[in-house]
Amino acid sequence: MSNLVELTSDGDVAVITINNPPVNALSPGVPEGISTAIDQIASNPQMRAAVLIGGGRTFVAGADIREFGKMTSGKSRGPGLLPLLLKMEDCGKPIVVAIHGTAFGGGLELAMAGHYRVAAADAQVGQPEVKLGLIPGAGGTQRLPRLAGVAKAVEMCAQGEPVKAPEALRAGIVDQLVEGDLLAGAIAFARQVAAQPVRKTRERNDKLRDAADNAAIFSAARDTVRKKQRSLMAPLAAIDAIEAATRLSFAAGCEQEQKLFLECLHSDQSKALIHVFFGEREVAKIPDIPKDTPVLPVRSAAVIGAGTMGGGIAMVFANAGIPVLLKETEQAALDRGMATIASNYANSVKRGRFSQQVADQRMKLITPTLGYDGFADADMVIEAVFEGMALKKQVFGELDRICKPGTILASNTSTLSIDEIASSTSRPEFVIGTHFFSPANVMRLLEIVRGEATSKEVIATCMTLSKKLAKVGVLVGNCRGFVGNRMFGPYRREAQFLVEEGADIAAVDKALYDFGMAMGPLSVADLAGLDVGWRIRKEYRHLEKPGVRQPLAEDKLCELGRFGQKTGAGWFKYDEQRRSSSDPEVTQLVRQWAREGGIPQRQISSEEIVDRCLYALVNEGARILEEGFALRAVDIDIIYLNGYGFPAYRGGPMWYADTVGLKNVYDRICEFARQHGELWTPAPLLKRLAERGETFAGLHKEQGTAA
Ligand code: 3H9
Repeated sequence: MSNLVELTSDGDVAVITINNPPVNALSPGVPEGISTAIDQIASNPQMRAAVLIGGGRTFVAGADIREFGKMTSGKSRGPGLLPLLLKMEDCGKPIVVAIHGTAFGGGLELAMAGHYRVAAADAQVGQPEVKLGLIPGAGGTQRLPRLAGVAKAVEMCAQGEPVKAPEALRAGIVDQLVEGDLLAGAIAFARQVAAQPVRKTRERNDKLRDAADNAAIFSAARDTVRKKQRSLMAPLAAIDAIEAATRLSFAAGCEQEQKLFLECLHSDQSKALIHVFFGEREVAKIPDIPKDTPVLPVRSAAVIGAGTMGGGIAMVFANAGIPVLLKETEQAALDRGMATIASNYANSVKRGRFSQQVADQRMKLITPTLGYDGFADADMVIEAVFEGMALKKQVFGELDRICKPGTILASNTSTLSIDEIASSTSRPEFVIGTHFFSPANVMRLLEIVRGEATSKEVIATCMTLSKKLAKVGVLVGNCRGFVGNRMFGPYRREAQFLVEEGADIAAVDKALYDFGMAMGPLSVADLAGLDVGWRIRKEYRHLEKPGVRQPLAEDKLCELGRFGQKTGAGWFKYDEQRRSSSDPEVTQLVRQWAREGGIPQRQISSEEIVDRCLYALVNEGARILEEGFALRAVDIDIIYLNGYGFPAYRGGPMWYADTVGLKNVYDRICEFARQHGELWTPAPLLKRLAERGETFAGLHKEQGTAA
């Protein structure tokens, strides 16, 4: 037997333990080990029943995701689970699967092939394969509807959300919850059922009903997928596979599942989503900051500025159970900030996200204040005042005088230099950027900006804290706009240029929405407020290179008081409910400004719209990477997926460029450079990789091995 699987016994009950830390994935050797153990149990007359359990912190979190890359490149045939699961079911002695932690994906499929399942009360089960662009590939779409019914199986396989043990019990996925010691409970359960004939999940049909009975479930589920999981193929494939369970025999249903699983596995969507899964974990690893770097305790926090950002950040801390002071300079602004927070919580209660009691507890953790009382004791202060260097420096100077040694002083600036802000304190090693995205209580991204002097402990603390705050923390360097906004500049610039060259405003947004972006760039601008960029551009006008083309329409819209949604008009016009529609007046104005600016008008295809906007993003991303402001290409991808509505199934802008082929991207950028001039100068890194036939992801691997 492999050392990944251990066979022991407790009297007449055999115990199979899977030991493949950290999550007992079904890596090569694990299925084989279980198979050998079952053979031994079957042939041992002293054994009457068996328990299958996971060692360590969890049962089985699924197939080994790292193996999928090898499968698609032909280097591995995959876990070959189906025969093992049949063998388990066919074992004449009852097998009781004991679940703690998570039984996900192949882990739940394994459990469902057991004759019974018992679970710790805090365990979770799920078929999250869709989140990897896959469907269950080891009979999950055939056994789950037999255990839990079609509706539950469709929900679990198409949406991929986990189900907690008590709900799994109600749904019929587990047979009993175990209080106290799980193994002892599972052994006792096994003894109880040892004399009973075994039940095979695959032979149960009582909950399946037929395709006609379930027609409404399938069609409603498909509608939901098309609306909420736009363009994703795996959720629809999962529904198809479950529908097959209601039409075909178990064996034929499994064949259909295999076919659909392999189609998904070989899709670009799945490759991208697997890249995202590992990427989200990769960004937590900072090459020069070892895992054991000490972290500072953050038991209390304070936020300066109760505007949209400050209020949202205070909520983020309260949601994580950390008491937080919220400071404003004037009572009216403070009251407004607290009222917005209260109304956000009330909305969440109304939508059923959490109870009134939870909302009250969170609200109580936020203490409004007009002064610096209590700041001396805060472990971390986050400044979220108006974006202006003089004001920020003044605030940090005050914090330096008030806060205890060891307090982390963080700025939520989205553009300004952390080093310059830090220079107004006597402790730059404790100063860091924590760039939240609006609305801060909703968006998952947190750009953590490393200043020149920021200490490793402070960085490690913020990276750890980001998890506690339910954010994806990505470490970035201190350049203007950091990573996300620096790249967003050229992207938005191209969207405007396209309109000025003749593209229809709605067509620009539609092309990018159809590409998969959560919103088109011009709608995003209207939402954020056109005046924000206008103000920043006025501040930085002196840095613009003479003779280099600048967008003209947005500044002119601002001069007309069209600031976007907040004024009911921007690129689009908005009704009372903030529903948008095209505004012919803007179209006319832009045409007039283009004529005055001597910009020739032409027909522009949606393909050009997508290429211009996305390659502007990629080209700037390549510069950022080369300059070292992002650690790896995947860090940029994770930023764009979590902060800018980039579609996860395309893997992020840098991954997307890799899939298009960097030579193709480079050639197209050169074409744009010939047509539009120096703004399109290809990034040297992109040129190099394209010439060598390499990828951004490959570069990251090289760096990874070098580090
Ligand atoms: C599947 O099962 C297909 C089947 O139908 C069969 C087909 C034939 N494989 O997340 P964490 C690594 S598809 C390989 O930080 P947590 C992870 O990368 C699979 N590695 O811990 C990390 O490595 P590192 C369906 C895996 O406590 C380390 O383990 N299953 C796998 O926050 C710790 O992970 C899923 O999609 C894996 N399956 O969360 C479940 N899982 O330390 C995916 C984790 O080097 N996993 N790793 O960075 C999860 O959702 C979470 O990991 C889990 C634990 C909730 C289990």
